[in-house]
Amino acid sequence: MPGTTRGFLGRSRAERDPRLPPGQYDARDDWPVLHAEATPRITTDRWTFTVEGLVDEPTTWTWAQMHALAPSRYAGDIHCVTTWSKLGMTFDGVSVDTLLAAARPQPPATHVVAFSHTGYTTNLPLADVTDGKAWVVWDAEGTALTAEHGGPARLLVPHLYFWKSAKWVAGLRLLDHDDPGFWERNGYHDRGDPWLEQRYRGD
Ligand SMILES: Nc1nc2c(c(=O)[nH]1)N[C@H]1C(S)=C(S)[C@@H](COP(=O)(O)O)O[C@H]1N2
Ligand SMILES: [Mo]
Repeated sequence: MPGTTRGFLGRSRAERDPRLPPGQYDARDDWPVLHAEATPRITTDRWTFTVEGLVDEPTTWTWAQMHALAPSRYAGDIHCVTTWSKLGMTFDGVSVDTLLAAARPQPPATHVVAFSHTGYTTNLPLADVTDGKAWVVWDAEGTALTAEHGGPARLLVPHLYFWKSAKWVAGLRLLDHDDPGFWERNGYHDRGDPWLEQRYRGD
């Protein structure tokens, strides 16, 4: 039916999902696995998360202590610098705000470095992990994060490219200066806003 064909073509031209930042595509059912190091097998009885550096109360939580904190969910999209996005994901864990409220950042703190149990690091302005913008998460789509996706727990900073979401996260260090992490030292953008296409240094 010619009418149907015209309608279909007309729709597909207009149909780019407005949730997709420039240069991104919807990976739909695929969730690629990307990381630089070998996948570590970290059991929850050995997992800890620490907030340290320029804070009044350096604090370490065990798995059980972290699960006793107020739960927080992110429902929304994630965007990888290699151009895939996933729309309408849900992640469960705790808000970084809850962790910082306990550790109490000191006024000179302007940046954080997230560090992983593997040695991976990534840097962020403090403002990018506060006010409901970042989580430590252990469930994705209602089930436990697999080791490949950062389980038992990863950082989630969904408004920035996904390399900021450190897998196997071990903690946050608060600093009074910016300290580029692993990918940032290897040519990625310092901040990584997908809506500004801040993919590589100089973008
Ligand atoms: N520890 C660690 N975390 C990491 C990385 C890494 O190399 N090591 N890569 C980052 C990058 S570049 C991306 S795109 C995402 C990939 O997460 P996924 O494998 O769950 O899709 O993890 C991020 N977190
Ligand atoms: Mo990435």
